[in-house]
Amino acid sequence: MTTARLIALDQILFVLVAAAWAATAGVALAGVRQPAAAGRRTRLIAAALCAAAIVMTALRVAVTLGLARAGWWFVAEKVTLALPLVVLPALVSAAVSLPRLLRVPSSGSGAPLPSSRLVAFPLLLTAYGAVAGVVCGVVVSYPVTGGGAAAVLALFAAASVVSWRLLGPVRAPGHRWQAAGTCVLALATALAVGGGWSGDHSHSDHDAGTQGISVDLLRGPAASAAGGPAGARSRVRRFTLTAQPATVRLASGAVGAWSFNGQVPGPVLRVRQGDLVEVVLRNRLPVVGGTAQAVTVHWHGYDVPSGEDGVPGVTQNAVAPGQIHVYRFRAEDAGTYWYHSHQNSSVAVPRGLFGLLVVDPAAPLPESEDHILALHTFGTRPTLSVDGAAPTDGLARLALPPGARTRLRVVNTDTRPVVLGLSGAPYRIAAVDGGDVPGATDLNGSRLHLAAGGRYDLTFTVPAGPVLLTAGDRPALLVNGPATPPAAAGPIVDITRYGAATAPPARFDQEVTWVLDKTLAMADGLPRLAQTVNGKAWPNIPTPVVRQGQTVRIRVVNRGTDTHPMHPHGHHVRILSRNGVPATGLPMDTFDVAPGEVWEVALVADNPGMWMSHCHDLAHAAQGMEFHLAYEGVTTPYVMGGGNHPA
Ligand SMILES: [Cu+2]
Repeated sequence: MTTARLIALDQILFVLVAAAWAATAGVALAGVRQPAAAGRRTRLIAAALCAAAIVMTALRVAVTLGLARAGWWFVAEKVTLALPLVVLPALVSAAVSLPRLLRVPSSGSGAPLPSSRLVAFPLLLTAYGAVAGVVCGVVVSYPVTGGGAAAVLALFAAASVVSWRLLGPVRAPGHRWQAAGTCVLALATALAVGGGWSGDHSHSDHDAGTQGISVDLLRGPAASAAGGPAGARSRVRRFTLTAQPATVRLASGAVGAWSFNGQVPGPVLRVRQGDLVEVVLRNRLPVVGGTAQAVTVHWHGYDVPSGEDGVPGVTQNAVAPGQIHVYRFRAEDAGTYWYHSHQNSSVAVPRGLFGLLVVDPAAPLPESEDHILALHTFGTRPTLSVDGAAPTDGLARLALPPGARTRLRVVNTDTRPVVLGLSGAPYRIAAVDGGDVPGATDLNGSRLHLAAGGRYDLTFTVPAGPVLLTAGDRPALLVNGPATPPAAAGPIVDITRYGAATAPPARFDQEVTWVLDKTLAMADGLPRLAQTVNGKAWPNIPTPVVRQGQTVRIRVVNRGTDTHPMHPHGHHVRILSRNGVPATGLPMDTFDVAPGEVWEVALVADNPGMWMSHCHDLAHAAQGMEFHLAYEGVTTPYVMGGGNHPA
């Protein structure tokens, strides 16, 4: 069974185990309070429930053992906390309670009723332990923190002490008050300890060194620097992006959108390697309900200087309506990229504040046909835009000359992954996330998994017949119809194993582990169910601090049930392995870590700055899964909050 299935099974089982032990304890309690003969049936039912609960508990232990094979990150809190709390009392229940429930006094024998304490207390203890396990699953992640564990243990201990007293034969006056007092005390302890654990000391990510260089100084070259390192080829390319409302007209109806320059996607910025790109961002979005819709532009996958990265509160202030901001960077890296607002991005990007960026290599590509496709979902309507034209939720079409070498640059601007299929011609993945794939091989009918924010350049020679591109279940683009070839239905290519293998870095200067989960954590000053990294949500996730020139091995473990497209800004990471299987080493800027997966990637710290790292399921980022990656000595004058909301 896969790790993802074991994670899902475990989540179902720990609720079932808790329910089974709670039912057993409840029925047993009723059984021992009834007269010997009359309660016989109830006690036998309790015994049957107890047997079922024991079997389910054993199953949970087996599932945990299975999960442990995927790594300690998946089971740490189960092995150290949740399972001992249920397994140990379950053993006592099996040894003490179960035989007494089955010992049925013959009628009229005058045999005494089993002691309610002896029968019910172990069962109640087990039920509390099982419920504590459920609580543990919600409040404790990896790593297990003393505070989280103490909170769970305090609640368990309080319930146990109260039950022991209530089940006792002596009912002194004030007995119930004592019990209630114990409960309140334990609850207060749990809250105090838990508060200390989750309150986190909202450390300022912003000072990665008391003195240093401000991110504001890490900007692109001034416009006068055209003709710089790239020599004679260099020129300045100037663009203006104006954020403004727009209407997207689809076959299924019109959609109100936010746009750059009145079009969604925004204009395709197509430049040549070596160009100096200057983009003036203007904001003409309306003020809605007293709220100014501020914007920025982040260059997704393009590793610009940190001060040009477009993250409000980190590299600039969000641009309010009526304001402008100028971005400048030299287009050194050829490839397929995109840009989008990073202000309230979980709202702004789905609404249309994005566009495409292509950097053509200095030497011409072999393909004579070169088209860029943006996959974007408006509400529930998936669409495709070809070469920046208005998107369609129907079938887009392209007419291409047979025999032409063709490049389709596919950009997933959605917050969810998409499965692509290309049928009608053998094809190659010529580039991933902007970078060329060495040793790309022909694929025939295979499908591709494209992460949210990710890009594939697909190349093929136009055949005599039609070619079909599918996105999910949907035919998205037909080349040279009208006949439609059957959709690709082959296996999904393991992108981490595609292309020619390159040697991994010889050594690592630093190791970082990001364990992704969904647990109760402090976010925006309140405890909430958050998308967490190492048990914490933004802004409490510790900032990895690197030094320029270091090579960092990052291990990303997904122990939750959601897929997380992880996106470190300013860097492409090289994929080293997935689930322990060595990868070919492709550089990527957005990699999809599915539930139960463990990815190892290498990041070379070659772009000093204060960077954002986050899940590109932008709703997950808004729910806490974002943090900084800082270079030693780099500071920022900008602050989060106020008008700055990156997620
Ligand atoms: Cu995510």
